[in-house]
Amino acid sequence: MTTKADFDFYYFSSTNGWKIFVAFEEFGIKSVNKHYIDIVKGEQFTSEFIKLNPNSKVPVIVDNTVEPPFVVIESGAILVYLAEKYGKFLPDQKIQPRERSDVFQWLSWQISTHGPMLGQLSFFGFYCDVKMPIAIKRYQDEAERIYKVLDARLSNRKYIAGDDTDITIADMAVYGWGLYLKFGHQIKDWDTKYPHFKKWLELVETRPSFQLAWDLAAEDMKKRMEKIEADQKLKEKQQQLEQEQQKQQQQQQQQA
Ligand SMILES: N[C@@H](CCC(=O)N[C@@H](CS)C(=O)NCC(=O)O)C(=O)O
Repeated sequence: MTTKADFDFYYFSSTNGWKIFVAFEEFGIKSVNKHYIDIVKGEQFTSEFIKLNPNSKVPVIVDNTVEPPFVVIESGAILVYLAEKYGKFLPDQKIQPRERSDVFQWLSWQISTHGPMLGQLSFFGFYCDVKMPIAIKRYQDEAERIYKVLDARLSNRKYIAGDDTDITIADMAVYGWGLYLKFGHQIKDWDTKYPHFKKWLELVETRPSFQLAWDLAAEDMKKRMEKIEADQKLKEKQQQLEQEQQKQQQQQQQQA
């Protein structure tokens, strides 16, 4: 008989998944069966995966410690589920209702504003082959505004939300996207523009869990960049070849 791990974790090495890598480490959850869902190949659209998440997105977790096993979709909901199950990183409603609300406010801000706007900036500014200046400007301006808000928030406190004595799930959520700045393709000179955010990044990265997410992200990003560069070179070569063929055809037509 095969025994199930306490959790199944469906992920792709990307911003929303990194939040949950941090969370599993911080909550001390070791019994995790990881399933890599290659979203580039479209594995999020298989009927098997859609049974878990009808919205076809990772991350997803399945809690096998309860009967029947319980599926949780959406990174924010996963963080809240784990925080409530293990009684950590989210203040108690009866003891600290304001601090708890504060964590929900910043968690909501992260999943509704910080993540989606930076996602659009990544797409239009980096991944998309066609460069649309109006779209790039819109999301670049919005990303810079968002980081200004975050930097101001961190100017007089150590952590994103809560009573400021320790991290909360809001820090885990922000880190998933925040570490993306370090790759340097979103906001130029971010480290001098947002010194308080930089200080926060250095602080949370003293924790092994955040360090682990960064190591994973850095390794994955390196591979992704290499692939993008190789694809770009191939495309340029093909374009060059096509231009040469066109030139040859024109010459032949002129000679005929
Ligand atoms: N609101 C969702 C967003 C999840 C999401 O966008 N995940 C991306 C990877 S980071 C994904 O699965 N993309 C696949 C697709 O868009 O088809 C969450 O916070 O979990």
